[in-house]
Amino acid sequence: HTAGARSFDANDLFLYAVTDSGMNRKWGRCIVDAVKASIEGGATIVQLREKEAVTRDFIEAANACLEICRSNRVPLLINDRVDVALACDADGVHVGQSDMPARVARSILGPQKIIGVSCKTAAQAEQAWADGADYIGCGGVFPTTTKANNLTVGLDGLKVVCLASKLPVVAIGGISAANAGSVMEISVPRLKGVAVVSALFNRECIVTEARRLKSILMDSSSHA
Ligand code: TZP
Ligand code: MG
Repeated sequence: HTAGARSFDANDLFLYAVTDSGMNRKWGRCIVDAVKASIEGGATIVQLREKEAVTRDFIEAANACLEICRSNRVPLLINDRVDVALACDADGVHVGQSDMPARVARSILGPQKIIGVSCKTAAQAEQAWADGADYIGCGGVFPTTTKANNLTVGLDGLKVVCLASKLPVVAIGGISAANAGSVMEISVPRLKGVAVVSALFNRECIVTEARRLKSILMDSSSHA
């Protein structure tokens, strides 16, 4: 790509797959096969969220997943760890409100990497924009057991954040085939897609679930 240009395309947020090592262990899958399956089913971006992995294993997993993602032209983001993203030349990072501030991550990663920030409020969305982030993740929209102690914002909170945000938004938290339609149907311009963990990775067939979600998203956003 052209020097200085961001490689980020907001449409990549459409079906955002976030990995979970515990779920892969439960189903006896390696991270690479799980990521491969999510992409085969239609995931448009992948985030490696390895909360338990030691740094060396995290880097190894990221390198292996990057190979799959690159060959499918799907961006790979790293959760929390700017150092891991740099070490692997991943496409970017996703940071929460307690992680490295987005403005610091931007200064370290430079203009071309993708930076996402978790936001629950309009003020946080404004800050993410001011810090030079590319997108925000808003949630938890619905209750979930995937992330502990996570307050939910509901569809109303999601709408407030989307309306306030100058950046594209992906909804996260408790989203599955059962409610993805209701999320997209709030029909606010900044909302670009849904991010899911358990709806893909805590299922027997990741490919099938990704396809199912994709078709629900396509149906609900076509008449948005
Ligand atoms: N951030 C807010 S909710 C959440 C994260 C990482 C977990 C989402 O997991 P699931 O299984 O899609 O509800
Ligand atoms: Mg984090």
